[in-house]
Amino acid sequence: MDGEHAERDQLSDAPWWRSAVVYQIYPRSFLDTDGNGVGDLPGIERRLDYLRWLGVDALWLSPIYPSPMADFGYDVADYCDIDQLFGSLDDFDALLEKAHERGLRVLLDWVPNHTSDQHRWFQASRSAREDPQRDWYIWRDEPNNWVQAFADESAWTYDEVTGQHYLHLFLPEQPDLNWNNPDVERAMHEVLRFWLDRGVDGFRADVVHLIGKNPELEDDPSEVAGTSRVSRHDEPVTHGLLRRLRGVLESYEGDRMMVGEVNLEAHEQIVDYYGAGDELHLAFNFVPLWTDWKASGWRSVIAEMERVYQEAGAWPTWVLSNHDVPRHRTRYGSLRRARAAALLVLTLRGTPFLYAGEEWGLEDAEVPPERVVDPGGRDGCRAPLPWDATPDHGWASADPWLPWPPEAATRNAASLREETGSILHLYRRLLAARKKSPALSGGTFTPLDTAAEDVLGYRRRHDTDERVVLVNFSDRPISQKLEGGWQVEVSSGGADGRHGEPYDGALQPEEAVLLRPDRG
Ligand code: TEU
Repeated sequence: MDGEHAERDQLSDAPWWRSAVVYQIYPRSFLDTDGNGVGDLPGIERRLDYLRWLGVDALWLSPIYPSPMADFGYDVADYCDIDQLFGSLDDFDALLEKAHERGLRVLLDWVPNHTSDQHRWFQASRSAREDPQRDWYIWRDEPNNWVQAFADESAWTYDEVTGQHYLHLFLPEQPDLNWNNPDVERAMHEVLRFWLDRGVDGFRADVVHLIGKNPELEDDPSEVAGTSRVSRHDEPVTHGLLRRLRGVLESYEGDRMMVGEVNLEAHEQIVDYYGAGDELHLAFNFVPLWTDWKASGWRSVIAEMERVYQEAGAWPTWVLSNHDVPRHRTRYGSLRRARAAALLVLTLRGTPFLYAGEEWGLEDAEVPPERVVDPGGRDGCRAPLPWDATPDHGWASADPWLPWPPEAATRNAASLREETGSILHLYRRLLAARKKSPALSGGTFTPLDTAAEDVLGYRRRHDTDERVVLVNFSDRPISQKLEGGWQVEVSSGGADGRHGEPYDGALQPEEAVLLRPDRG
């Protein structure tokens, strides 16, 4: 078999999640149908046709399990049920069925590192030192010097009931599970099976790099003491746990998958969590997310990722926004940049993860002090999604749990859908272009030497299918000629006019273009 054939076969045999675009839904903020001010599962079901129209392939739902909501669902009180705020298991089954009917896969958020302190496992564990579930969590007489996320305070809380401290890398309401205990591992495998049996396509695994704990729980060295462990914790023991989780997924038909939140800072550390193709299928990488809107920064982060991921045989992921960080529209400071970023994130080599509302160019809400609810200060990016221009924006509640994002009267799904030049139509056009191009969905990546320092350029190729992407990061028009004849397939610029025109070498300020060979 010649080389080209091998490459084609690899692409057509590739599992769905390599070519998919995943859309993250934060259910509390998506759409409320019962008037309690919080989004719900029937709200998601009502918008499945919209999501199909948009052209995404899979949905990831942030946690929908029963929870006291100390961390808005990332404190799970029961892994095998639905919080009544969101609906019922019947609502979930209906949603899953209707999503599948429309060709949309569904990933659940699975929170393996910690439970809620209201979970019955923790209730039992804290009840007595002799309780059979005592060792399901991490109890010590003497705390070490670890610090929790969201506060510069100890990661240990003293529990009077039994006179010991328990570990929580996040809030005191989120005690860490002890994955060194095989009973915990077994119970968690059962949780995955519960949902896999119901038909889910996989999971997004919350801070999964934290689950393995060094049994010695050594103090952090002085140079990092006093800072949260989340982006440093990287224990070898976690890899064995991940291989066995992979085994659970692979015992099912249909390419069930797991994308892990591996919140580490070096690409080399992140790709480790793919193992030898026997650990996570995918891992988030937040390094690009924290890269400023500059050609030089993006050029080097992409080159580094290409090098490290190729070497490791790991498939990259791309994320610009999620429920934990200010939206990229807000970070980058303009709609024009958000539009160029959309073209970038949907044409790089790897699986993109979109965050609901980014396709409308939403900015973070301004949340006045009296309405702040999140202990981590992340309310702005979690603002409810405005679906139309009416005062309640399509929600069944006049007063949702967080304030609306800016300009909701015009920056909403219905209004943007009417404007063919809107960012919403740009996302839709990009998703369609990506779907029909093997070069974009799975082809090779080659950086282009561009004359202008402010222009990032690359070529994607698979067999005879070829695309070129140019991104002008500067706020000036730039001339960037290309060899051969090219046509503008999609431009991030506001006007529709350019689509289908020959590429003349002129880039508008902060314009990104997707080019295809001009065969005409
Ligand atoms: O986030 C983990 C995580 O690393 C975040 O705490 C991040 O560092 C912080 O939000 C930056 O502001 C995951 C979930 O995505 C997050 O919503 C949860 O609060 C957290 O785990 C605990 O489950």
